[in-house]
Amino acid sequence: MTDSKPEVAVIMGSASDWETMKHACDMLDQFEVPYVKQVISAHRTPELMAEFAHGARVNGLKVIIAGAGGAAHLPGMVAAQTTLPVIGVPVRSHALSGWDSLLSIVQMPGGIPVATTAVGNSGATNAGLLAVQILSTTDKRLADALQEYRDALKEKVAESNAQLV
Ligand code: RP5
Repeated sequence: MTDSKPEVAVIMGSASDWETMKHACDMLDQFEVPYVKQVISAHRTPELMAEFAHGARVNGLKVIIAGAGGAAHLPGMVAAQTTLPVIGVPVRSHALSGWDSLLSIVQMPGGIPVATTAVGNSGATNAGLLAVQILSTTDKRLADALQEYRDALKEKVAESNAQLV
């Protein structure tokens, strides 16, 4: 996390989501995007959730990443109270392996979008990347860094092919 004003918020319903959501923060760290991270529960701290969502844009945030598991209403409820882009990360649940989280987050009624990622760590990684990509539309440093990232992925494929001997 840098000292600059945060442009992204990574919020999660419980500290138990951190093992997953830290992968989003890892990507933001990698691209040197300033962010804040916070536990905000839709059902345990509904007032805090509303205060956060209503103040998000005026506080300078540009993208919100929200992770939750089970009856995962945090991303949708935050999206309902801000016009900033919200990326929802379904956290893998014990009872239903994240199917509950995925369906709770992805199936938003028309009008209030939540950009939903895959379940679990790869979803959190992609949430961080997607936030960087959104910011890159007005930030050439990030656009160049994303191209470098993609080039490195391509290079890795070439290297892995060379190992097929
Ligand atoms: C959701 O309930 C959280 O997002 C978490 O994924 C799940 C379980 O929470 P804990 O019981 O671990 O606090 O609100």
